[in-house]
Amino acid sequence: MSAGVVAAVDLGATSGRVMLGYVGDGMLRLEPVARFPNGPVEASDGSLHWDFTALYGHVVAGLREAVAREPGLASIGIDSWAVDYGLLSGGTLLGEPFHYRDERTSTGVEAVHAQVPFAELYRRNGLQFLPFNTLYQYVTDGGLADADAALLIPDLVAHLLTGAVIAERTNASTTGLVNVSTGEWDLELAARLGIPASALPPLIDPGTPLGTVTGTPREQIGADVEVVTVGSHDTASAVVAVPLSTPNAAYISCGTWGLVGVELDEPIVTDAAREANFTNEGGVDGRVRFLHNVTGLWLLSESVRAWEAEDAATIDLPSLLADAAAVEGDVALFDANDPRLSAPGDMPQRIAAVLAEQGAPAPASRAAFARTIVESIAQAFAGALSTAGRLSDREIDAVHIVGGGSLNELLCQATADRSGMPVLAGPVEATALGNVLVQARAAGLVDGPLEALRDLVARTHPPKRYDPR
Ligand code: LRH
Repeated sequence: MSAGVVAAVDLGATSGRVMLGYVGDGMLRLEPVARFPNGPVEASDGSLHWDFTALYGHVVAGLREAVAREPGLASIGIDSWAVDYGLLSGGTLLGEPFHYRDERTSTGVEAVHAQVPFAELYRRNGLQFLPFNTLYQYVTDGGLADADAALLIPDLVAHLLTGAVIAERTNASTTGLVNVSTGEWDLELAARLGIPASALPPLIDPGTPLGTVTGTPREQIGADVEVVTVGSHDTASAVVAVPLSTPNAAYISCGTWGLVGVELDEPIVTDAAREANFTNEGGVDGRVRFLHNVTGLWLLSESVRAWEAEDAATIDLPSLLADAAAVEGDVALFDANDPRLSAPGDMPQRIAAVLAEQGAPAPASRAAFARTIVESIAQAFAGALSTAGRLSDREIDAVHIVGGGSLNELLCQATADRSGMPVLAGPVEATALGNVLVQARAAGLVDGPLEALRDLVARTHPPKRYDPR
């Protein structure tokens, strides 16, 4: 196999990046090219959106730099957070896409469940209930009827670069409109909900060439590079790069969210799985990501944001976490998944209110607050791990934490302690690595099933182990 280089565009809820990925025999290496901030933007009417126009500008600038550094770039792959989309009419974006934390989804949930009860939805799409699943957003969106196409965020970026109008399959699975058994659009469900065909473009598997960058972006980027689909749902790409160490190992892809689960060959849509709110999202190579969304580092990043606003100064996260680790004695825990903690706002105050309901005092310092948050997330992780084992009938014997959370030593150790299982932490950039690996396989730089790709990750990015204490 020869060596080569590809570019990964990875858009997360708090930051985006463009990376070069070098792949060859025994080699897998990332080189950062551009990193830029992302987050909810409040419109004048109070609704929450993404600044997609700015994000896209950063993507194009990052790709231009990637081509300048590596003129022989083999391809570009794009992944982002799930569920959100942009509407296009006559090639123009109809406004900035809504953010999934916008409160419009609550009316969407009522409207959908009035037509199709949740138990039936779950049998059809296998998805856990999250109020922002795309179908709940579509039914509240007056613009959908006028649009030529509704494209999920990575598909929208790919469209602007190449003109292709497609729906990559892993991310499409988070819309709630893909049938969990067939992997195809559930046309009957869409018709019952009044969702038009413009929201259901052709489904395409990861690893498929979409065409070269064309028109204005071609001039801006400066080369005819091919865009190739990857696991365009960021969590799908992250799971590709989890160096699963045993057949029964579980994973936690931990960033804004903590996605806790196992990989399966077949979905589980039992009553027990529905009641535990476990999801069956589409993975690369037709695998199933059987997992539960735990509110992850969002709780900490929103708290830090509130404290920074209070101080009008930035907070050094590593020293806050070091102080949190030094807090003595047991700390109060709260339910990390409490829906009242999901919208942006004064997070420390909201957490204090949740604790007060339980009769627990507010933590005495910011370090104690951070400790309460991290331990509460770890507790929710341990609960989801045990449920994943029970529902999938597996003796989970190790937990891989990948993504930003793998650098949080306090969280990794607390997860080991509370789950009673060894935690294997890293790689931190699992999503970009998974994106790179699927492109590299399409370009013939690596081959084999996901196990072979994971073996390359394990050899090049050995995880750090935390044993339960
Ligand atoms: C993580 C993620 C997660 C989704 C959420 C919307 O970035 O894609 O898998 O549930 O964002």
